Amino acid sequence: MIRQARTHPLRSAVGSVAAVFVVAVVVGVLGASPASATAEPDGIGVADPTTGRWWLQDPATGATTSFYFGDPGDVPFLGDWDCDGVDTPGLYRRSDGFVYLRNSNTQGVAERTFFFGNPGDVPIVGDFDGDGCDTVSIYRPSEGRFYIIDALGADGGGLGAAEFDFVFGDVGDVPFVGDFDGDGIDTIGVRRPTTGLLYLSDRLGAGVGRIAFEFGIPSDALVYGDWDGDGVSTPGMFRSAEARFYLRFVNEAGAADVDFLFGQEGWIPVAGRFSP
Ligand SMILES: [Ca+2]
Ligand SMILES: [Ca+2]
Ligand SMILES: [Ca+2]
Repeated sequence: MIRQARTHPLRSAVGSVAAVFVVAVVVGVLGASPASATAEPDGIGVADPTTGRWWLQDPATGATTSFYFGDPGDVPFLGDWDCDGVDTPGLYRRSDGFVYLRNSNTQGVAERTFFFGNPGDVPIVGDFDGDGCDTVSIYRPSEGRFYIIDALGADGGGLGAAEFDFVFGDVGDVPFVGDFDGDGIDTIGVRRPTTGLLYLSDRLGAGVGRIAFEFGIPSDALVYGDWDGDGVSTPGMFRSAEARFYLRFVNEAGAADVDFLFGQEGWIPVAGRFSP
């Protein structure tokens, strides 16, 4: 999810009650914009895994868009597959190992499908080469290994060979993606369920994380996004039992900067940029 520099329409609302509805989420990046630039903030959404219905919240207006995409049990995510600046749905179907992508936030069929990895692999989404297009890559939990892939598969074929792969974190960690330094390139991090710590890396390779800090509680579902439009991805947590999002605007331990009700218990959080 590449975020190009532009005026941040929500900044004036941050700190007010309205900001709660303006905050947007994702696993995103700022296209070639430094951290000091303003960018379109990310918005949050939820998908109901029992029905395949999605709800996306416009961070500027608080308006909700809803549509059905996918089947019960699919793993939902958002990304900019066609490089137009808007993040749209993708999903991974565990039953057949296929990825299904759609290029608009409306109801309809998948416009792109391809085969994905091995059973048990976890999809991760980002712009890992800064070209303005998101791609689907792989985290293999059994090895703690990331496989970074800068092209999408197509026509029901396989996902292409990985550009490179590396181990980061420990087996059992949960992966996430974001632009933690605002340089326009997405990199990876892991959340360690045993401690609740988030480890971030600003490079795509093995090594020690640049930052480790604690945010949320173990049962929270993590989503990363640029909530305040400063070009830097920071954490959000969806606390399913409360149907509440908690968003943090910096990569440091501390209380959420905003929190608000959205979705229902058991739904899966997603985040992305919904207007170019
Ligand atoms: Ca798009
Ligand atoms: Ca890319
Ligand atoms: Ca970066």
